[in-house]
Amino acid sequence: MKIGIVCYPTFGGSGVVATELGIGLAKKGYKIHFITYSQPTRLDFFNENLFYHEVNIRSYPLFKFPPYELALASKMVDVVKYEKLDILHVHYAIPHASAALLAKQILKTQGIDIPVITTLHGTDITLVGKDPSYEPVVTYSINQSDGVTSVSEDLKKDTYKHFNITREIEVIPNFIDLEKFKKQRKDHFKTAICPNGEKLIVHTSNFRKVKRIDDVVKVFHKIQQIIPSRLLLVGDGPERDGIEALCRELGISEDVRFLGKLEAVQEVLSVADLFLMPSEKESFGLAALEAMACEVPVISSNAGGIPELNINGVTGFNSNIGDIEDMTKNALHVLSEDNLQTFKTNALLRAQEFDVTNILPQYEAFYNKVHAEVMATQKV
Ligand code: GMT
Repeated sequence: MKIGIVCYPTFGGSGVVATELGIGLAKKGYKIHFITYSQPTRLDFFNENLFYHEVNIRSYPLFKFPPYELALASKMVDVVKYEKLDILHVHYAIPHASAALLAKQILKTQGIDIPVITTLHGTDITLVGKDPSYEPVVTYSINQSDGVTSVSEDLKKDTYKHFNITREIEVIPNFIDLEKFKKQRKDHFKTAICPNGEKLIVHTSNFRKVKRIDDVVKVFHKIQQIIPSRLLLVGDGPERDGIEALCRELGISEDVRFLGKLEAVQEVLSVADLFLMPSEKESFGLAALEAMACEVPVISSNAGGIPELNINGVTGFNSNIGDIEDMTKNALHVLSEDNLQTFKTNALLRAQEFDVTNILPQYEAFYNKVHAEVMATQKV
């Protein structure tokens, strides 16, 4: 089967899932064609089954806003036609799903019926999508796609709640390649960061407001008053300056390090004792799954789909959004010498359920089902 994958190629979770899905399918012999505006971050090696098509956006003095969606739709038409794709799988509703549906309509006039699958990732529904400036297009795109998946039960529920959806949505959760994402021996790194045996706490995100990184810092500040510890913050984004200011205000700058957009995040997670994810919204929490794969327990909020991953009292704990006291109490419980190893073991066991080898077949089955349905309507 030849599959076109459309995604945001940058560091976001939806782009990571889309790229890893393509890589996993290519290893199984599928021909995967990525259609994006730049090379996806993790697609930096050669594989005979992986292809990359760049979307070129022609600007013109008249365009205040260059029409990316139209350039993307045109590129999809071209790739589907000349590479003879069987399916288009778009990740993140805006604007990928509507662009794919435009491409589908154009191709139909040329006698080609391309099945379009849309995967909803989170903020395309919970934040941006339900804004009145996009809602009609998102509703239309979900209802008109040939197949729709969401990354958690909670996101599926939210989609039905906020949009007038008249179709089935299949839940296929985020996944992880445990061959790639696993605890590595990095003792020298741990000794350098925590020379006196301090506990190491980690947070990774795109530093957006929705991640509530100020809660990360406040929880860390309280933990540190009881258990000597250090905090590593991986990622970058609009909240960074405010968070640095908060660290200075609390007098903890010496114990907090900002590592920026680190690619080898598993190296940091390999030496971590605890992962903090106090998000306001989180459809699944891929960053928490990455931590768990490296045997790191998670203290999180109970937002969105996080409780579907982080099992309360087993792999970590979930608290109400913004409940710093509860998160601190739970963190101290997990970090205690009596409990830490059990939580670490449980985190890995839970992550194994989301291994790529378990989740990829769900996508394959979904592709086959949707493809067969679309082909059957052609024969009628
Ligand atoms: O975490 C982000 O803000 C990035 C965002 C994205 O779309 O790239 O992540 C979303 O998709 C991930 C992959 O499906 C999920 O694991 C994240 O939970 C989700 N983020 C939010 O819902 C805030």
